Amino acid sequence: RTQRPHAGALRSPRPRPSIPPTAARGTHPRRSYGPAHPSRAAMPTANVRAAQPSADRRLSTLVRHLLPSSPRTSAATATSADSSLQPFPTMASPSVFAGIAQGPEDPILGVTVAYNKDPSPVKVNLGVGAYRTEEGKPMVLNVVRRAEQMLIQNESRVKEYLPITGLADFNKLSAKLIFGADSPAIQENRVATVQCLSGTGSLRVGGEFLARHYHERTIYIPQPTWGNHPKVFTLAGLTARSYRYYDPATRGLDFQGLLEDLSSAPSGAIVLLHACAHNPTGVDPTLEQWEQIRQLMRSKALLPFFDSAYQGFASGSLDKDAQSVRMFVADGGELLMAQSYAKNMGLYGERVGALSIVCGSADIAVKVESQLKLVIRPMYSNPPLHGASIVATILKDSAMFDEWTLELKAMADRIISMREQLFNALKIRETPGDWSHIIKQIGMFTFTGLNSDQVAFMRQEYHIYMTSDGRISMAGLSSRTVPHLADAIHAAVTKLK
Ligand code: PLA
Repeated sequence: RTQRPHAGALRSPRPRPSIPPTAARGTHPRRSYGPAHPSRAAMPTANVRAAQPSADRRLSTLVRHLLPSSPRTSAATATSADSSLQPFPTMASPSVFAGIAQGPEDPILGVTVAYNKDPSPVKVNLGVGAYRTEEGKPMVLNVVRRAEQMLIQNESRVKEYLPITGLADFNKLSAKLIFGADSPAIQENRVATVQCLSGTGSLRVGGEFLARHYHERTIYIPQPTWGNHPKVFTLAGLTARSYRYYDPATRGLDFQGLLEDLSSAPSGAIVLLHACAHNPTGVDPTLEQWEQIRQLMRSKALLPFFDSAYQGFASGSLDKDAQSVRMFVADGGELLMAQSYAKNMGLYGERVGALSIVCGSADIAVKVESQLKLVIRPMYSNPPLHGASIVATILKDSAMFDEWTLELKAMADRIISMREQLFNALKIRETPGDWSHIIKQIGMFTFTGLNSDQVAFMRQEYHIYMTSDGRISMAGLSSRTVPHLADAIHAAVTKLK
C-alpha cells in the first residue's frame, strides 16, 4: 500500500514557532509550553516575580528542565532563566505565516462572497444552490419550524454528546427514506448508517473509509461534476479520474461515452453517481439508461458511490428521485450512499446528512460500522445534535412527513415554473440559440452553455452572479428577477459570441 498523501505531514509536525531559542537548539525540544507563550515571555522578569511568586517557582522549575543537565551555579541558572524570557527571534518578523500565499476563493461559495460586496440594488445571486422564495428570501420550512418548537418545548431533552455514529433514529429513518421502507437490505440488516456533516461530510467519511479498507483506490467521477468532488476524494486518499457524462453539443447525456469509459475502468473501481438532479448539468440518465449502467457496473464489479444531495428536488417526489439508487440495492449488490438534508429540508447550515454502506451481509455491516467509527472519532468525534433531531422528528411522524413532502413539492414546482418563465422570456426576446435545455434539465440548476466571458459580462453589466461554468441556480430566481436575467442573457449572447 502506498502512503496516503497527507499521512507524512501528520506524523512529522513542523517545528512549533513558540519554542524558545535554547530549546529549539536541541536541549529539550519537547518543552514548548508554559512561559514560552510570547505574552508572558515578553514581560520583564522582575514584574513577573513581584506579581506572582508561585509563577516564579514554576518558572524556576521549568528553567531547570530547559537547561542542560551539567552542574551549574545558581547564578548561572538565573541568568539563563532571564535570557529564556527574551522575545523570540520570530517575533521580530510580522508573522511566522508571512510566506503564505493568498488562497483562491471557492468557485461556488466565492460567488456569494463577491455578490455580498456588490452594492447594486438589482443584483441577483444565482451561484450557490440555495432555495429562495418568490421574494428572494431564504426559507425555513414550516414543518422544520414546528419540529424545532417541539424540540424546544420538550424539557427532557439534554445536550449530551451523541454516539460517534450519531442519532440512531435519524440513521434508521434516513436509510429508509433513500432505500425505501421495504428495502431488502434494510430488512436483512445489511446497511451501516452513520450521521455525518451534511452531504460533504458523508462523502468525505465514505472516501476515507474506502481509502483505508477497499482494494481499489480509484474513483471515477462524471465530467463535469460538483466542483468539490475531486477535492473531497483526493484529500480522503483516493485517486479521482473522470468518465464522460455531458455532451455540450446536445446539452444532454453522453451515454455512449459514459458506457465506454466505465467499460474501460479497472475492475473494482469506485464510481461516483449523482442519484438525481445531476449538478451542474441538470441531466439525468433515463430509467432504461440507469438499468444499463447498473448491468455494466455489476458485471465489472465497479463499486457505486451515490451522492444524493437533491432527493425530492428533481421530480418533487422522494420515491421517484430514489429510483436509480433502489435499482442498485434491489440486485443485492453493495454500494455507498451519501445523503444530504441541506436542500430537501432546507437545513443548509445545520449540516445534517448520512453515509450508508449497503453490505453483503449483516455481519459485514457490523464490522463496517465499527471501522466508520474509527474514521469519524479523530475527525470530529461525533456529529451535531440539533439538525438530526429535526430530521428524525419529521421523518417519524406521519403527519409531519406528509407536510414536509407538500412543502418539498412546492419548492420543486416553483423551480420548474422558473424554468418555464425563463425559457418564455428568452423566446419573447428572440434570443439567438436553442434554449429548450432550460425546460428539459432537472433539479436545482440550469447548465446554460454560457461561456466564462459571457458570465463575466453579465456580472459586470447586470450584477447577475453565477459560477463561471455558466451554471445558474434556478432556485435563486423569482418572477421578479426572470426578466432581468433574460435581458442579461440576451445581451451576453448577442454581444459576445
Ligand atoms: N453533492 C452535490 C452534488 C452538491 O451539489 C452539494 C452541494 C453537496 C454534495 C454538498 O452539500 P452539503 O454538504 O451542503 O449537504 N452543492 C451546492 C453547495 C448546493 C456547495 O457547493 O457547497 C452547490 O451550489 O453546488
